[in-house]
Amino acid sequence: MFCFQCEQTAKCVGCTNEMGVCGKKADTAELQDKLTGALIGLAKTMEGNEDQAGDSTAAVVVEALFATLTNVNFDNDALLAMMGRVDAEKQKLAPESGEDNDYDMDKLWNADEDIRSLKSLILFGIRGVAAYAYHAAVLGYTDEAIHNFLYKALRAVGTDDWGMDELLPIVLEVGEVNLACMALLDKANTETFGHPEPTEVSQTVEKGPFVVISGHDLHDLKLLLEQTEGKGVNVYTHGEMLPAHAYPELKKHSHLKGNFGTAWQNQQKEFADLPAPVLFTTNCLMTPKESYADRVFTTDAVGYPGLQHIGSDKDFSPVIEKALELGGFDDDTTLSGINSGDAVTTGFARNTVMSVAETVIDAVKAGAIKHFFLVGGCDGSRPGRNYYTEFVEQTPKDTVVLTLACGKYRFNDLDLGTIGGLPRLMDVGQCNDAYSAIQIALALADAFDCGVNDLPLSMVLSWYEQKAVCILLTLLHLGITGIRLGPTLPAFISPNVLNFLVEKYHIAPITTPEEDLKAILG
Ligand code: SF4
Ligand code: SF3
Repeated sequence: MFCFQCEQTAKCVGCTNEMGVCGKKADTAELQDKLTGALIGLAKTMEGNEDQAGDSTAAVVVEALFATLTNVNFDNDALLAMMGRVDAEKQKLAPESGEDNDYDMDKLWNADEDIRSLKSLILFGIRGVAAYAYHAAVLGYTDEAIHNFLYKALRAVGTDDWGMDELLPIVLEVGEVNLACMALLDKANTETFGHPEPTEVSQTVEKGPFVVISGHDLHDLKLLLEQTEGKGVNVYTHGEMLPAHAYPELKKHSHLKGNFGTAWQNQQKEFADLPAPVLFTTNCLMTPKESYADRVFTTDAVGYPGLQHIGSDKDFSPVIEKALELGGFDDDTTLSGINSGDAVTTGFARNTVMSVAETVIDAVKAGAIKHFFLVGGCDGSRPGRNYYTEFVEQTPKDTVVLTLACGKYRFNDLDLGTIGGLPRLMDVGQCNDAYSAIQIALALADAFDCGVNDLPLSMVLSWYEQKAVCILLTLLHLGITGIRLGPTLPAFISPNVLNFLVEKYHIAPITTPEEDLKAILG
């Protein structure tokens, strides 16, 4: 196998043996490559006649790209079923074509390193875009232009004689299309569930049966809340589901009680003795330990051999029955060492922050707020990620920290106090709410009549999987410079591509919190 798409890839080079660091086995990695090659074949088949591709074509392309994202699908049977759907689409569009235009992914992994690097940025980036498109689609929001770009990007990955000049514009187009896709998802979420409001989320699990729901899919949470209503089963969020508490149409359910646990990489420890089932709606699913595997359920594009999968009928009865059978804790429980602090806050998305824009602008003009930091992105298990905790701890009292995505668990229990009546630490939401953070930055730039790069704003990002790749490309598409990135740089960025990013966008790897803060504020 060969895979180097995520930050924990073996030796910061690539996973090549029988199993990746994430637990993805060689046969699964090869199937994921085959599936990607088949998607490229499908995209080639429909070149020039995209308008004949129907909803089912877009649906399988989006779902299959999502399934190959890190920590989503480890289930060979599910991947084979997707292959079948891809082939059926191809047959429908061009009955005479066989498997012969499927792309051999080894060509990509063995290509010239700069070409491999640019094509990886495209492929990994559209895997992230597809995840967001999937969440929007389940709420009824789709955009043909996004689908057409996915096909175009897949063809670019499968074109062997293209160089830098052809590929680089497509890399940046991934960022542009991702911005449109995050905007679509923002629209889908806010029109369906209302605008997020600042919300305190309890970290205590009340006694009695409960379900823990993880991942990014708000539609699944809504259905679970409806199906558990009146059954004596409470619901707790986990990981990237935390910001769901801030949406009026979700928080109105009184049995949506709180949040359990921290970021994804702690799940094997945190789920070990959990007297409740866990439902995964997206990444990041880790190999479940035997001690709790019978309590883990998957849905959507997520899959793991042997785990119970909830299909498209979205009948969560097996999850609810499991909750009732396990019974939950005997007493209200706040797990020490897991949930530090009684509560965390979330819900500082664009609508909330912009409603206090005048206060913020006045505070900046009066010198009360000297600087804004966006410290966000993925979490992961590398020890170097302590950087983000220390960085936030050391930010001066006259600065504001905005955060988003699961990297926030490194510091969202810190009490940083308030500034001008606002909390100094504000959680904007999930990783896709980077859209919200971008809108906040654009509004500030507008208010100060300057560009985003001229604002007293610095972005200190952490990456792990491919959604972070498409978000980074969106920031580059917007021309944002000076981003600090860590904990390590992607293995798929070749030295020449890195040089380009450093020269054009002044991207810098993180160093130490002290040095970076000095460089930013000095
Ligand atoms: Fe390795 Fe990451 Fe690929 Fe898993 S997703 S096989 S850890 S590079
Ligand atoms: Fe986290 Fe897996 Fe990336 Fe949405 S849940 S951010 S790592």
